[in-house]
Amino acid sequence: MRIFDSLRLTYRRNFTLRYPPIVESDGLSPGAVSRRLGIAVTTLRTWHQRYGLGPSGHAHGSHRRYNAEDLVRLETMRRLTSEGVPAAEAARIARTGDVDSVRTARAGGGHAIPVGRAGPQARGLARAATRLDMPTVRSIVAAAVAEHGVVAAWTELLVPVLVGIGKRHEATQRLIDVEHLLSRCVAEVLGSVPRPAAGSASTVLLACADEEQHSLPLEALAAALAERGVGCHLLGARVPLDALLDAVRRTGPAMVVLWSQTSQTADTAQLSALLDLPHRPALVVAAGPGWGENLPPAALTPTSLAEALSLAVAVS
Ligand code: B12
Repeated sequence: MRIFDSLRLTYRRNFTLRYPPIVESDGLSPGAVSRRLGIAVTTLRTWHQRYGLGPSGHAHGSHRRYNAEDLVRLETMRRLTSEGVPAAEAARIARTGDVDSVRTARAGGGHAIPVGRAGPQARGLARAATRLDMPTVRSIVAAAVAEHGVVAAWTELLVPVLVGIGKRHEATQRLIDVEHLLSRCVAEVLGSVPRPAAGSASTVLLACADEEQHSLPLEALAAALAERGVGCHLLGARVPLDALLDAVRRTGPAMVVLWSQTSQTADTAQLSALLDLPHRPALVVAAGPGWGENLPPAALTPTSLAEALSLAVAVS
């Protein structure tokens, strides 16, 4: 039976069968409600204070009592929150009796992460990330990298889930904790791909633009290079221009990849400065969706991990 059908039944049953006796009495105290519905008294208090799901029945001494309709609201709240509907939305439905919107709340207004056509592994990963279940997230990502390699795991599993989380974040302004946890686990797994031995040449330098925190795509590129025995210098997030230029002068890379995820960090002066160096790298790559149209003509713009990887392998 689907949730909204079963809720309607609960409503009907509760009103007609379970709660009528207390309507005739003075109603129930919080302790009695707690025992009857299996909801802690402290939770009842929180739901009352935060979500207006308090007692509305007759006053008994200085306290109001929960009547039958209050109990139906609480039972609805208990059921929806246990099924993953966010508390504020569950309370709204419980207060208004708008059970039809349970479908919407569960399909999108809640935590569901759209992963497009990506398969069951992506859905499993999205669910584990949403639960903040770090061991499961880590093991799904590690299994995908071990089985399919970095490029396939990144492109077919991780990108759909990351983009899905981004969309859900945009729609709900939630899930930043999920973004952080998933990013942490992905970075750990990518970082654990064995690197070339100490002393191997590193002809590629990877850096995020100044103030750019989205470093995962470069971590994926570094891991994909490592799988092919190619070393690189991965500077990571938020690299100030002076530090970038210093690193280029000191390591003399054949290719520099500068990642910008958002237009706020896509200052093309960073690319021009690289191209103006006396011993400039053979390839200066502007990677990421942040970079717009008006880039220095000499900058290359691969649009996928596989494409950037081919360029890097070619110059190594
Ligand atoms: C993970 C994440 C974070 C993590 C980053 C951790 C880390 N170490 O990287 C944390 C939590 C730190 C973070 C912070 C923020 N984030 Co954030 N984040 C994301 C998320 C979910 C994934 C980022 C990512 O790795 N993208 C890479 C891939 C997955 O996506 P893509 O670039 O679109 O991929 C396409 C191409 O780039 C290409 N591609 C993919 N991989 C590769 C690799 C290479 C080498 C190449 C060449 C191409 C390529 O293929 C894809 C399909 O065409 C995105 C959602 C999204 N859609 O990206 C939001 C997102 C980028 N973040 C966003 C925002 C607003 C922020 C914050 C400002 C606020 C916040 N939400 O916390 C801050 C600060 C950002 C800053 N100043 O840098 C917005 C940006 C909106 C915009 N366009 O301005 C997004 C889009 C979420 C959203 N929809 O609101 N974020």
